[in-house]
Order: sequence, then C-alpha cells, then structure tokens
Amino acid sequence: MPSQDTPQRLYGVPHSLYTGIARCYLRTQGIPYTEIPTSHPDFAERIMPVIQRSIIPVLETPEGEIVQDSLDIIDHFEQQGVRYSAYPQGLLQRVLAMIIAYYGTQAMLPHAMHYRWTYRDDQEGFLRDQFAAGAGAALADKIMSRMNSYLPQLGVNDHTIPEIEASYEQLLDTLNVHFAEHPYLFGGRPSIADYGLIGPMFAHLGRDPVPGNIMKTRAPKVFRWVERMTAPGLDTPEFPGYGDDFVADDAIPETLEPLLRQIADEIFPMLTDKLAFMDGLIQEQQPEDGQPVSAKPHQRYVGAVETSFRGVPVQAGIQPYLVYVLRKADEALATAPGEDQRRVHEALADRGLAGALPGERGYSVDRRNHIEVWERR
Ligand SMILES: N[C@@H](CCC(=O)N[C@@H](CS)C(=O)NCC(=O)O)C(=O)O
Repeated sequence: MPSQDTPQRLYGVPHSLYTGIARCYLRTQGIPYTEIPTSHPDFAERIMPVIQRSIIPVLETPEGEIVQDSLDIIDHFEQQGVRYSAYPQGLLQRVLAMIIAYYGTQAMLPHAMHYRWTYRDDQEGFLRDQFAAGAGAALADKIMSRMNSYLPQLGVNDHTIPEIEASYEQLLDTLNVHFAEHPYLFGGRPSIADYGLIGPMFAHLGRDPVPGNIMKTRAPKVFRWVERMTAPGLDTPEFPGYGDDFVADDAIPETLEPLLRQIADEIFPMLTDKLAFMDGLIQEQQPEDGQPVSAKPHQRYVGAVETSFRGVPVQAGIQPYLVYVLRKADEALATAPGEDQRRVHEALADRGLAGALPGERGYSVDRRNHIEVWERR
C-alpha cells in the first residue's frame, strides 16, 4: 500500500486535463498528497531535468521516484495495491474501459480545447486567473497563447466545430441517462474509463464557464458524476446499497451502449488513418527499439493525416502516444485464455470497435526514461 504518513507530491494545476486524472485517482484511493504548481522552484530545478520537458502531471513519491503521465501514475499505485482498483476483472469491461480511456484522453482533446479557446472572450477572466495562479502572472500569457495555438493540429476549425459541439451534447445526453442508474461507468467504483473521461470532463468541460454551464443545465447527473469523481473516496449518496464493485459477470450496462456506439462512430476512420500513417513511418524510417518517437522530448506529433470526424473532412495531427494507451487493451487480451479472447473479439466486432485495438504491427510505443519511444520486438 502507498505511504499513509508522508504525502505524495503531485506537480500539477487545477485547470490541467491530465492532472485531474491523477488527482481524482489519489482522492478516490485516499492516498495523501500535496499538489504543487509548476511555478514552484522545485519543478524547474528538480523535476524538469529528469523528465526533460515541461509537462504535468508529475508524481514524486516519498521515496523520490518520479513518474510522469497520468495513466502511469495510476498504474504505479495499482501495482502497490489500492482500495478501489481501476481495472475490472471482467475482460470485456477491462478492454472497453481502455477504449473509453482512449476516447477521453485522446479523442476528446478537440472538445476540451475548442470549448476553452474558441470561447476565450466569454471566459477570459476565469482562464487568466487560473493560468496566472498555476504558472505565475508573467508566464500566463505565453502559456495561454501556446495552448490556443494547438487548435489547428487538433482539427478544430469552422467546419468541425458544429460536429464537436454536437458530439459533446450527445455525450452529455447519453451519460445523463447512464448516471441516473449507475454511479460510475461500469458500476460502483471508478474504472480506468472514468479516469480517462474525467480528464476533459473536469478540467475543461466541467469547469470552464461556457461548457460547464452547458453541462450543468443540460446534464445535471453528469455534473454530479464530475463532482463524485473529484470527491474523496466514493461519493454515492444517491445509490444506497449499490455496493462498490463493478457490474457482475462482465456485463455491460445497457445505458452504456449508446456511448460505445458514439465512440465507434467518432474514432473511425481517424484512428485507422493515424495507425496507417504510423505503419508507413515505421516502414520508411525503421527506427530502432528505444528510439524516441520525435526529435525533441516536447514534440508530440509525428505528422498529420487527412481524415474525417463525423463525416466532416479534417486534417489531424498524430501522437504516437495513442498507441501507448490502446496497447493496454491488447495486453489485457493477450494474457487471457483463448475462449475469453474470442468472446471479447466478438463483442468488440458487434459494437464496431474491432479496429480500436492496434494489435501486432511490428512496433509499439513504450515509455522509457519518461519519454515515448518506439518499441520494436
Ligand atoms: N500523456 C501525458 C499528457 C500530459 C499533458 O499533455 N499535460 C499538459 C497539461 S494538461 C501539459 O503539460 N502541456 C504542456 C504543453 O503542451 O506545453 C499524461 O497523460 O500525463
């Protein structure tokens, strides 16, 4: 079990998408922590030289171990044993939870960034206050401009904005029904799916004035789930007697099916196109095992691809990191008995999600020394 005496140090800020994932996890598990903003001198002096770039969240354990990446921070604690493990035992739930985590942490980046920066004028005071509190007034402007500049590579433009907004509203409507029946996505405790989804749904969509107001007025049960995710322990007074387990027998709640359909409708063909681009890149460049995915640690994109989102053509940047997230679903499958694997492959195909697993491609993406690298076997 993680130390209960000395708090973990979590470098992050309240309005950061990925910090929220780690923070929610620490609170759910009752792991004592202190959150430290990036303006603290320790971040520049001790943390950045190790992780080689300016990125949050970063966990520094009482033993001095440094972990960057929201999902790696979760896995760090999962390995030690926690109160409420985020990984369902049921193979289908587990694989679908990873796909939903991918949707939250990757596919919803345009939603989060669009609502924050396209409506900047309507929420400038709030954003400026948050960025200044996190990084200091002097740096706030620079960081806000940098974040704002990410919109084109995320595929946010006049053509896609109506679809991004329709997608957010559809998601809210679906989840509002689900969270009337269940406290979390797969039952009585948060899974890796809830942690993935809470990234955009807390920091940007649940908290910034414009999208936060839409969430509260259109989907109050979703707003309550956001509150529940950020509360200590399990915060489920609306569900007396529900229990704290995942839904039994690897069953998928009926109310979750529309979410899975939306994910299948939205992540393809973009995901397939991005994977095909990376296949070509590997073929052409033949990187060695352990070679960083990009020339500089802070560069996340390796190219861009012409694809579409909900039927609208769009150019989207490609982060190899997406393979790092989805490979966890492949890994869960690979260690399961053959019969279980067949059942899950069928269930994914029925839901139009077979293509969400990268599978064996002759390469993968790993993280070594805090940097994403190509893995060749
Ligand atoms: N894969 C990383 C992504 C972390 C990330 O993108 N963090 C953002 C803040 S929410 C950041 O530090 N961005 C710095 C930048 O893009 O310059 C994780 O899960 O921790």
